[in-house]
Amino acid sequence: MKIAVLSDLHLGYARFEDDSYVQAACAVTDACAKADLILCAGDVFDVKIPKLETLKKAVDIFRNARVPIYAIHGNHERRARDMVNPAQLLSASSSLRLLHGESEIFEKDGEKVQVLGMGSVPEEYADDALKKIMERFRKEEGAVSILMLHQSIRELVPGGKDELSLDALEALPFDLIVNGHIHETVSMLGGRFLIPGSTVITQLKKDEMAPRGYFLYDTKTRKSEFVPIPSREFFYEEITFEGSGEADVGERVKELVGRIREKSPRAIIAIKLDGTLKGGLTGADIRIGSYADVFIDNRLNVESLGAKLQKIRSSREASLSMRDMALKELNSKTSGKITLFETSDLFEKLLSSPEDALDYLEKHNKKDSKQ
Ligand SMILES: [Mn+2]
Repeated sequence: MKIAVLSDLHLGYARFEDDSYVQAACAVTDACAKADLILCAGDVFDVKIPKLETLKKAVDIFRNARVPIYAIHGNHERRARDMVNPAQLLSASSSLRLLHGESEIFEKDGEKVQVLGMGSVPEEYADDALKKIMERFRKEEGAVSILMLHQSIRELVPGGKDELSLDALEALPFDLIVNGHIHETVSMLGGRFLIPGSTVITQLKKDEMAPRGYFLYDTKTRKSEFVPIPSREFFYEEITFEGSGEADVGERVKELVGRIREKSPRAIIAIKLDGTLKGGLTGADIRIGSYADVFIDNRLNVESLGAKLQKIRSSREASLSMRDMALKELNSKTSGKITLFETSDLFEKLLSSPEDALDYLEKHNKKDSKQ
């Protein structure tokens, strides 16, 4: 049996919205032609409440899929327990089957595959959530077993500590573990752990220069190949200057953009400008002509030691999202002090709408006074 593993379609991603639809459709269509089953490891949508236009695109992409699709929700779709997330909505209107804490068995030509899914949870709960799900999991005799996740992995993020560790995952009784969330393509543990990466460029990072695509896993050989999809090319370049003036910087950028565009007219280009400027000039003084889909990261004249330290510090903090940081703070302040309701549930509701939050509090208040 062939299983396609794809992830992080980010439908509706504002910066490259068309790419998000076109490239996701390409991946799903291609996977349908080559695989017997498709796994989609979260972040089908870019936001928790997508535009109707985006939902329509998603339904169009998945409704026509000719093979079953098992999916989980990602952190971009995660909402409180009793609220509807967009991946759930999609599963109600297409052949996509959403798994969260449960497993599904797919059988074809006498061969069985069992897929256990765990939708995204905040990183600090991932270990516990997975343990609970494993306690309930009943492994199907004779089936190829697959675990599908959407989490960070300790070994793959700078300064990681709360995240699931690769060692712990390796010890679990699965033939294959597939993960979303990380947008770069990764194959580890001798091909037993796969991250297909996003189908659309989102972070403008150097490691996104690799082709977009999905993994095609063969249950017979237990091996997989990466299948690239036609996608807009992405180039990440760095130019270092030494005592340069504004004209020189502008000229070098123009020349580089021209050179890339000559071989790839529609390319997305990220350019990091580093180094020093002529006396008195700061990075903010440099104006660069604007080009479509060219993104400039201007670090000129900022590389003092203090700035370097600051950069390291802020990149560590950025590895936890703002949302996760706020939730962590809330949990640490309220732990053991509030028992009437789940602070994390209330937090999700407050983010969603004040009405939902009031509603939630009211319900819990009633429950409490009845007891
Ligand atoms: Mn994602």
